[in-house]
Amino acid sequence: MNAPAAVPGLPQPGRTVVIGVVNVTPDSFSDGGDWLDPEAAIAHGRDLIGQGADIVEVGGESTRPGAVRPSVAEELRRVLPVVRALGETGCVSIDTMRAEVVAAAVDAGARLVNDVSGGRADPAMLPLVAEAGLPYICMHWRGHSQDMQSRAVYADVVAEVVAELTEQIGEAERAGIATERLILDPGFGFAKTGEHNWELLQRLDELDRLGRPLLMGVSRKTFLGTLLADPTGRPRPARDRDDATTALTFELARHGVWGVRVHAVGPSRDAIAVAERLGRR
Ligand code: PMM
Repeated sequence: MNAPAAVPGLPQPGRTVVIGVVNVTPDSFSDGGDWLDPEAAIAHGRDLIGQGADIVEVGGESTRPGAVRPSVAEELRRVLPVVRALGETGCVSIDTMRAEVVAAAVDAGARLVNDVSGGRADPAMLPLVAEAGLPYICMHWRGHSQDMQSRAVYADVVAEVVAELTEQIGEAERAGIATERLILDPGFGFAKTGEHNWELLQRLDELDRLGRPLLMGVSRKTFLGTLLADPTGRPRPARDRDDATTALTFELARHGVWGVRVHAVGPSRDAIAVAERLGRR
């Protein structure tokens, strides 16, 4: 059985990589406000490493639908102490759309860049990542969170995500980022309805044809809350969606995806162990 593809400069555990999320924001849908205090964020990141996270990801801007962007200074103030402390013991990813934040976070110890705009929010991003020789998560993106759900219109969501990600790969490569350093993400919930998310999950083989490692960020997302709504139709709250997230981790690990981005690390690590024991599909 082949291990998922490796990305230079990142942990290579020979199974699906687990990225644990630390949102240093007041307003993320999944954990907003929980880790806004730097000490609490650092303790949480260490806890995720203890649970088996291969990478911990620090983000200072919420991307929930309708979110208002923080200033650059505020984003830096939120993320830098946390990146610095966690970088001492673990592999840290910086989740940002801003080149200026990447530059400072890399100085503070970050080793992976996760840009949900795939290079489209800040023209300085791709050249900086190329120059620094960093691995780069390039996500499918159609616009900022404030109005992204109005862009969730597709004739064939999988074909269009593949075509648009192919264009984004071209832009990244033309900026000088080595293909081997690119990780692709279909962007669950970003200009996607729940139906679009399910369709992407049902047609993973078509995403594989992009030929690059895939990262999947389904953890606690709204489409799971909708699926698990109570009899009155009230969606399951974000913090109670971890079991469903873990079920998807199992499926994704059996498919052999490169990585999953999750809030609850321990259960996803267990799901991957079970998937590995059964064998990838
Ligand atoms: N989702 C969120 C934030 N960053 N990054 C990538 N690459 N993929 C995602 O799906 C993704 C992301 C939003 O979730 P959060 O607010 O719980 O972090």
